Amino acid sequence: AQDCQVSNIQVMQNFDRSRYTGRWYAVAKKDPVGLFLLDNVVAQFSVDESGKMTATAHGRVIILNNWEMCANMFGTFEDTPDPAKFKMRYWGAASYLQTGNDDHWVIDTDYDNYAIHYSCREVDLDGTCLDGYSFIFSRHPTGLRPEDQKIVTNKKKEICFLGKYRRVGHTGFCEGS
Ligand code: DAO
Repeated sequence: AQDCQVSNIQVMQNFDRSRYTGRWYAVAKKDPVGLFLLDNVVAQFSVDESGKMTATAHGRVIILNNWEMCANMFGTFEDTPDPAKFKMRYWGAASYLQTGNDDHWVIDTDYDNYAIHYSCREVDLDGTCLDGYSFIFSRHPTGLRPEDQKIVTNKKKEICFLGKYRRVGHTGFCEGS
């Protein structure tokens, strides 16, 4: 049962950041207001010597109305009392790319195949999410395995984003970046 209250959203239990490291391909995305990353989105998570999680990501973006490019982004993660909930500060390799400080929650993952990310940027007065985004990640550039699709669909429902995702394609646009 889900009441769509951001504060009631269940996240990954006993999240293990070291098993989460490595490359993840975004296969679907629910966009926020003023979307940024369009497609060819690949994220690479690491854990540094001090145990802090960091990430790099790239993806195709369109800036200044009409300029298509590959954005190289960096993120650092601040821990919170819940091991699956982070605050992510992010910025781009170039100054004209987006910067921000978003929630970054890991809703569910099996570490080896799929992961569901969630970020609510603005909680409405009724406690539901007014502006948020979510990535569905796969370890496989070809997409989710059929056996993971049902799990992912159920989680999309639980976070009240079911039907709001679009497919994220991988065409090689950002290859080599
Ligand atoms: O694409 O509309 C959007 C919102 C996403 C903003 C976050 C991009 C930067 C991410 C950096 C690191 C990692 C996962």
